Amino acid sequence: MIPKKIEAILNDQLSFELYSAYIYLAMAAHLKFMGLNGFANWMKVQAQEETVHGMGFYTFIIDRGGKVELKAVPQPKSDWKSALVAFEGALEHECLVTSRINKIAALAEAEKDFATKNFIQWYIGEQVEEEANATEIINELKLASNSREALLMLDREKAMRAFVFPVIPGGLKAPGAAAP
Ligand code: OFO
Repeated sequence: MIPKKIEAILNDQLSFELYSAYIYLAMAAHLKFMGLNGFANWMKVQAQEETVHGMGFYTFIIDRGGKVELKAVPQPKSDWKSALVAFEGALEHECLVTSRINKIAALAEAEKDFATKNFIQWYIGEQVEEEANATEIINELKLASNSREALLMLDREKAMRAFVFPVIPGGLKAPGAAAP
């Protein structure tokens, strides 16, 4: 059985991952509105990933005999001054997610909940990647800041990002994957 404190913190994070998806979808819509279709694509793929991250918590809570309780997802912002400002917002958000994931790991340790400790490892690794991805794009956008041509080249590159179903051990299985 899942400890009550762990069930509560995992439910909070489930909804927070959906909030992440909502933020990135709002960024995608705004970047599309600005005519930056490639950056919009990148954000849309990110929103899809976040939904799977949330579903990882959903599946894990249920598999542990817990009860899923969905929280209200706050309304995200709807505009950003530039692609750079949007990606700076994304990095700030990911740093917040990292601190929340670390809190889950610390609580799992304190509660001696080894299944959660094992499950959350994937998210710890994922956060390193999330922060690195946002930082890389921020640096690229800063380098391109005085060149419209460079910005459009980057935009074309970001159009290539395709959604790959994240495989989360103990989480939701990809459609078509063998049942556990
Ligand atoms: Fe779920 O990693 Fe970003 O928020």
